[in-house]
Amino acid sequence: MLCGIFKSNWEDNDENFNFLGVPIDITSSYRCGARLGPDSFRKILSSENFECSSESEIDLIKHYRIKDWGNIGIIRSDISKSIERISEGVFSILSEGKPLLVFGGDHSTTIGVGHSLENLNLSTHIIYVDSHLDLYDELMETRFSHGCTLKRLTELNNYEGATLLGYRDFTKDQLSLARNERIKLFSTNELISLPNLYQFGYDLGIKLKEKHSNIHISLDLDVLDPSVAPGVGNPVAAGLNTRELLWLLSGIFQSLKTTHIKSWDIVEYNPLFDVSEITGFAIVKILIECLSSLIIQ
Ligand SMILES: [Mn+2]
Repeated sequence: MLCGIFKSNWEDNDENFNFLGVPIDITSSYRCGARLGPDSFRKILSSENFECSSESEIDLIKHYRIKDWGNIGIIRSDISKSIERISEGVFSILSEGKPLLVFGGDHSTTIGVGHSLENLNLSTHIIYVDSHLDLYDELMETRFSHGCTLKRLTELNNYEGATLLGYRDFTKDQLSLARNERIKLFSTNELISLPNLYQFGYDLGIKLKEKHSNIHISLDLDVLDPSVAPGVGNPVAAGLNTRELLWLLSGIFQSLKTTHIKSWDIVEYNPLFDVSEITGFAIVKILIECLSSLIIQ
């Protein structure tokens, strides 16, 4: 049972991975509900539905003890204080030196994560997997909107460029802004035209780790096609299927390992719009295969 590796109270401080929920959707621009993501995901994890083993025959229970730190206390009336709280929470966990998966919340979650990486003085390249560019300077009268996330990350002192994978909903202006901000772009169409997405992800990881010591991965679930991930805030049709995303991420995680991936986030899971937990099951599969890829030799 997969939830066996998630506990809030490991004895002797022997956990080797961390999990933190960020129930935030204050700035969601279309469908609100991502604040319910972390707890819904925990419920799916605790079902009897999953073996704790990956397709590479890795038994996760032998390798992982994941400490679940619960949820950040979001202040729904104050986005900037909420971002600060996310930053403080992520900072205190990452400063203990063990890798962390942050589970959103909408994509504003990652603005808080970015602040903590800056406070930790971790020079960081961002792998941003998303159907959107998230480069608005301001959206709906806030600079902390989930549509501004990548823009805010490019402004951090420790920003070392970004790689955006899977975009397909954009304006021409945003594309030129992206190029000016040292963001390397790969559209959904480019990705699915590749002969081997696993190899592409693996080679990308190898190239990035030659130049960067720390890489944060931000996975917005709307990179997936709405038919395989209906439970997201801003769905965009004609996306990757779950297997394609798994190939891509497995390659990236296998080449980078936790030597380079200290932090990772999964955002925009909106259980209010999920259908028969399709999206939830996809996330569990992604989690199992990515955790497994981190330890495959
Ligand atoms: Mn998005």
